[in-house]
Amino acid sequence: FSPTPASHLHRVSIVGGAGKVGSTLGQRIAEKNLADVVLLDVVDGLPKGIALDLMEARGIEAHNCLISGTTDYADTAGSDVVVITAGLARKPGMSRDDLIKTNARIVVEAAKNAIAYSPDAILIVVTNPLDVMTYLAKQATDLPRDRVMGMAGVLDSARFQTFIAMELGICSVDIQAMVLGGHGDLMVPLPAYSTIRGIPITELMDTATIERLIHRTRQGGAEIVELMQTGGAYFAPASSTCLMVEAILHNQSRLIPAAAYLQGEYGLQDVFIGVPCRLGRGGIESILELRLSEAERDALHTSAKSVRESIEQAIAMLKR
Ligand code: TXD
Repeated sequence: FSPTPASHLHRVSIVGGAGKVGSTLGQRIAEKNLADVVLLDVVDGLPKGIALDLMEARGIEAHNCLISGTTDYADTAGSDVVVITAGLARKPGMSRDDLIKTNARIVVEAAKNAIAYSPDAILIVVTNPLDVMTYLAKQATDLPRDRVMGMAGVLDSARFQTFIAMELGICSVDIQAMVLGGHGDLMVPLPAYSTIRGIPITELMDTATIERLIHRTRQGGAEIVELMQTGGAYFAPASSTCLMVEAILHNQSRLIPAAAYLQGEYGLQDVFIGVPCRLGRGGIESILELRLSEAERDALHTSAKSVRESIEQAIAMLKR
């Protein structure tokens, strides 16, 4: 027998892995037996301790993945997927844009270091403000656009799905919701493309009810911050990121809304914004252009404009 247990085929590194989203994501990836997990964080001892704690649950959870913790990027070498959750979480009363200054530096450094050791990895950014951070990560690494994406649309769609399910008393799994746009107050939920077993929700709910659910979806992150007071959501964000990791590692060709770099799609250029993407082993394999109403298209453009302004603000700030 070898003293080192057999390693998995895949490896996922999580930068910010000792934080709430990162560690919960590591747990989900391992418990679904998807990949070995490396939790990287800046706090000495913490990622190692969390990794050991998760390793000690392996027998009970009956999975075979190795989980390790580190503060050294060299230990992330050869990752198939790198997820960046490093940064500050939103505090009560703080907008996503307030986070921009601190998180920009953290994400740029994290992306550069991680890709230096895993040049073939697919990069998923989770840190807020999401669309801006994903743009900076792409710029810092110069990766092709199919290999850099942001996690937001899955989560925003999952929240819309949940609120539809709660309103109608129908199981969430029968509901497919679609939310595009930036991960912020200007996100664009699409009722006509949100269905219950194929039936658009517009057939089953009146406009006022749908508007109420859309409003709650837009405020989904803030609602949880207000309740928790000590941080933001992490269970559903971890599940959402895990879904993307699984789609990539298992080459599932899933249609998932994700923040993608647009080059003319939806009439938008040089910006990251949530759009429906086909995710597989190559990362974003294609972007689906839905037919939108004029109002939806305007809302998407308004959202993109606001992301664009924040990107410019962040770039200017990084130069200072
Ligand atoms: O939909 C979405 N995209 C999101 C985004 C949903 C939920 C959370 N969202 C954002 O993810 C949130 O606003 C934050 O920007 C990140 C992480 O949220 P989390 O709740 O996990 O924050 P924590 O618990 O504070 O964890 C952040 C970790 C923490 O352990 C820090 O020590 C670490 O990041 N950190 C770093 N790691 C590596 N390198 C550097 N430089 C670094 N700086 C901080």
